[in-house]
Amino acid sequence: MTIRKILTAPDPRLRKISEPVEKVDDELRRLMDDMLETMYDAPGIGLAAIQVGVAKRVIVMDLAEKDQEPEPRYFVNPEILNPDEKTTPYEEGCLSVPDFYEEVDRPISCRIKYLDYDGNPQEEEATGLFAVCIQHEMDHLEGILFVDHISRLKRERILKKLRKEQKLAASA
Ligand code: QAP
Ligand code: CO
Repeated sequence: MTIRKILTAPDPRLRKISEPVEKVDDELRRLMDDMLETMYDAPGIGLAAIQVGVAKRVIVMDLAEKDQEPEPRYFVNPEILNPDEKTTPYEEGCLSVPDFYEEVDRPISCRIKYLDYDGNPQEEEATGLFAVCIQHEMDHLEGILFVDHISRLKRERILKKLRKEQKLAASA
């Protein structure tokens, strides 16, 4: 497995719309393994393929606590079904928006449909942190970042700081 480079905003590649996966094969599983390793290394709890520059509808996640056994999860071509009308705020972060955290309102629960690591269809109910995380990650598949859900002023401030940091890093 290989740790891949995580793209950070405002990298334009993060705005791409990801393509559906045609077949869950060994090559795709290699991508999912790399994504999981990259996410654990960061460390983070969720990662979409576009965050490592691959525009495919693939997400990895692990919501286990530090003292628990790892619980890696893989979502290929995920879809959201009947999101709850009720929303709740959660302070979100993102590996592609390092060191910034803002409250985002999202449906409190939803059903999700996807293919698993073996390409088998699955359907389940997402609530709590799982609901927040899957909705956040599925936004990435549409080129949407959590900062798109906050005020324009806050978003521009964050993106400007990130741009500046990257310029400094590149000139060092
Ligand atoms: C998305 O986020 C998410 O700024 C996953 O310096 C966010 O793994 C799901 C991270 C909130 C549910 C709730 C962020 C790591 C990780 C940072 C992440 C950072 C280091 C974010
Ligand atoms: Co993210």
